[in-house]
Amino acid sequence: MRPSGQLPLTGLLFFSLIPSQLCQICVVNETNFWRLEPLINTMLNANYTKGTLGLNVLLTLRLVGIKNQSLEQQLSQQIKEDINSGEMELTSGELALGILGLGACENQDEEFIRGARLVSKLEAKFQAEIQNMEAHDGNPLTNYYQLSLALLALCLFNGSYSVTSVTCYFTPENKNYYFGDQFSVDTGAMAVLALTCVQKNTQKKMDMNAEGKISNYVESLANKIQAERKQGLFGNIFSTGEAMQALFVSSDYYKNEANCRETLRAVFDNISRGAFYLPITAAQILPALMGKTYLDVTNPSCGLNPVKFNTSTEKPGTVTPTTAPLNILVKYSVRINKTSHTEVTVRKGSVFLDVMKAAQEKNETLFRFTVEETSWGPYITSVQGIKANSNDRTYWKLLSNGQPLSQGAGSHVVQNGDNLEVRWSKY
Ligand code: CBY
Repeated sequence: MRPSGQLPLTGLLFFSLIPSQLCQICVVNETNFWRLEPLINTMLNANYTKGTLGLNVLLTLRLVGIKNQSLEQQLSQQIKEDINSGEMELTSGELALGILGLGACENQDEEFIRGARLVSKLEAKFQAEIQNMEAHDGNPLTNYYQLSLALLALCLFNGSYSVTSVTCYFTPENKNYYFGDQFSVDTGAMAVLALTCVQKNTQKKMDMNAEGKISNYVESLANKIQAERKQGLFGNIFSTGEAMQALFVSSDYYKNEANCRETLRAVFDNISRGAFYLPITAAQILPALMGKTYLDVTNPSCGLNPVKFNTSTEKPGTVTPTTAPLNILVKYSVRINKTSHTEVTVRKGSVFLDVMKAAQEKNETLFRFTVEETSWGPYITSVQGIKANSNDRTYWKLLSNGQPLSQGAGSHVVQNGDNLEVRWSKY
């Protein structure tokens, strides 16, 4: 049980911190800032080997006003180098995040955005997503989360986009908001932010018809997000930060103080359980907890009133187990049309990926796989040589005891006796 009266000032803060554009926000008050310190330390102490790993982090540092000049500089430098080198082609969402981070809260990187013509490059990528949908049964090159990020960045940084395309492709019934029959809260939330920006964009003339449509989409998506509420969270813990941002700009949900308390309590619980140990997870939830949304990046007040946190520069050390490492036995299977089973022994504390490696060592033909490093950790791209493909919405789904994982293969810790599966699926 949690002691009551933990958030005594939440109500007061509501009134002192409401930026004009927000419907209603739910912020962590100063007496509870210590609860956010693990999030900040995760972001500050991570090792960013590639610019793309730091995309969300740079945006959050600036938006929330966490002053750490050396990290800010390192991340902005890395992103610029990645963009300049042209070695790896950035996706639409990555470039959008790059623009949002580099351009957040008026700083000298704006010069780079102009010089490297990033906004026109993003326009081209947004167009390419739409063309891919036209050629491939409505399936974008990436996904609607990224398309929404792209629209958001174009809208905030005066890029051009066609309102007709927006009203055509962002209808809440579009299949791209769903994985299977599950509404993707992350995706819906990002679309609400983008569409809200489009709605407010005074530079863009819109007819009444388009305006009405877009406000209906926003309302309907906000309702779908709220329908995914479970014990104060929306979707799961990893989509909740962005869902909060979407609800701030589109609904009165947090007008009810009890709703705010419930969400914050669930988030605090997860922070103390170490759920946000990946820098991207910390970066995605923090803005909402500080009452910010991605729409604030171009606000004149963005990044003003920096917040003071007690940060530690200790690198998160590996925990040394107090008892001798034990082995555990798990079942593992690969399901395409038929299922191939095996059993492997791994160290206690192993993650899903370790099981896949152990199975591969036992039988290369049946269990070989490839991965791609992402900011969420390893993403399984192929098994038995069969590759996931956005054009036909295929992917390798990860399951444990019949339930889809809510974490990736590099994060999900397996338990003795688990029944683990990778299943060739459509989303
Ligand atoms: N980001 C993106 O492009 C990703 C967008 C996102 C909606 C994302 C979740 C949300 C976010 N906040 O970033 C997303 N996942 C998508 C779009 C997808 C699909 C990718 C298809 C495509 N062509 O781009 C797809 C294939 C449906 C998908 N996610 C699969 C998976 C599974 C990966 C399995 C594998 N092969 O490795 C998995 C593990 C679900 C499963 N049981 O199989 C999965 N996703 C998970 C768990 C997650 C969450 C990660 C949580 C965590 N702590 O690791 C997620 C946050 C995220 C990343 N996916 Co997807 C959703 C959640 O649980 N809230 C933009 C880019 C610039 O960074």
